[in-house]
Amino acid sequence: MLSKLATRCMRGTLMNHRLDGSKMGLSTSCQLLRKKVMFPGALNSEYTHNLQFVSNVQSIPTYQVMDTDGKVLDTAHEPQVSKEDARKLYKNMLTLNAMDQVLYEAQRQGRISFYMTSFGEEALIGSAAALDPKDMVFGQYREAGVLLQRGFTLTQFMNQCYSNERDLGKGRQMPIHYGTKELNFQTISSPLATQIPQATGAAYAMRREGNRLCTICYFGEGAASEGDFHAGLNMAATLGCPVIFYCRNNGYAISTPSIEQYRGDGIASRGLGYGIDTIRVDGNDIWAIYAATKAARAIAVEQNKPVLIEAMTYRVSHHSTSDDSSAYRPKKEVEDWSKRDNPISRMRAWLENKGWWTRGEDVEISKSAKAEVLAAFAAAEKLKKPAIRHLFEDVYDEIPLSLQRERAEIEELVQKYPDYYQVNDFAKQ
Ligand SMILES: Cc1ncc(C[n+]2csc(CCOP(=O)(O)OP(=O)(O)O)c2C)c(N)n1
Ligand SMILES: [Mg+2]
Repeated sequence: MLSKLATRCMRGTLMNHRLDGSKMGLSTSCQLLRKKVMFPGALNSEYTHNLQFVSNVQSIPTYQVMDTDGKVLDTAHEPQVSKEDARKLYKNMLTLNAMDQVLYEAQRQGRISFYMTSFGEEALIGSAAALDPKDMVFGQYREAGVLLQRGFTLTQFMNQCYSNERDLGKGRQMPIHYGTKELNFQTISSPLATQIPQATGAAYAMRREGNRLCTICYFGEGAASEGDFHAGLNMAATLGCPVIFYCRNNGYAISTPSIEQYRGDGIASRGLGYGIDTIRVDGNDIWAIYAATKAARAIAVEQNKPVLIEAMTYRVSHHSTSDDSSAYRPKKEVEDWSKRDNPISRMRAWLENKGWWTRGEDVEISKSAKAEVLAAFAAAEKLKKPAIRHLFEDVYDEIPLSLQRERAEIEELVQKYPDYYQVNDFAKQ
């Protein structure tokens, strides 16, 4: 009934929106409806006689559960988590930190070609804990913590970074471009933001299958400047896709500070523009991240809708091993952030407040995590590189003639000059 009325009113409005309802012979209820815009492209806006441009909207608040001393600010929001699970999260934060230290140094020594750390962003692990292990992850590259929480082993991390014969990607990607079918983590791709429309598409497929799963798509605030970001979010909103868009706003896109990346209210404000339920969270507060992701998952799966989370954090590390951030930001800024608000010490303080962690335990855990990383690292270094034939496989169902010719040429060259090509470094098959 109401929709019929609305259509009739809308027709009247479109025909002559300057006429008032009585002149057009519309009923009282219709006149009431006409206070709002009824154009097909904007159905909820009220008419105004003030000529004004909208610009001064309040900043979206930042959801926080605990303060920097690990104290829960509102006891109603006390994390509902077991001691075992909380300790596991914290141990993973320490392990990630230890792995980053070792692999960063390994790159500096020329033992691997490239690396990116998560220093300062370890609380991201909380988002992984809020998901179903079958939810599909689309990462950008600084999400090793998610993999760790899902059970990717240190050996698997090292094998990938070494591009050795046990690397799941068979040596065809740069270090840190992890991917694992078993853990539902799509392989990282270097071109920024490509994962965003892909995550939307995969979520659409999940919706059609009706399997009550969702995708989660991580990206940086820099990547959100790409066209793919806008295409991905709009498609997800209009098609009703169960996808959680998780923006890590860490203050920098290599050397470009966030403040130069956009003029709006961060990335969160864009979610509202696309009609997506949106929340901004303290990205150094693992419990805020955990609670927000859990709630986002419920919306995505139960209502078949996308959700946007903007997690505010700080990239303590250089962008990657190819970057020296002292060229564009003061060292003091980094030191201040590390001291003022560190997600690891915040979580430790929370655990200690609960009596679930004793002082000094983390020294031991960090030491054993480092030892484990080093052992996995030494083992990975000894393995051979993947067999050369993998260069030509897994892209085409049937290898095209041009590639077959190239493969034959390489095989011939390698046989002819085995020392030059260091064939003994490669696995045979
Ligand atoms: C399409 C594309 N443009 C540029 C680059 C080079 N690039 C790699 S990472 C990066 C910065 C991304 O910053 P952000 O999305 O904020 O992620 P963060 O590194 O801060 O985690 C740029 C410009 C790229 N990989 N792909
Ligand atoms: Mg960034």
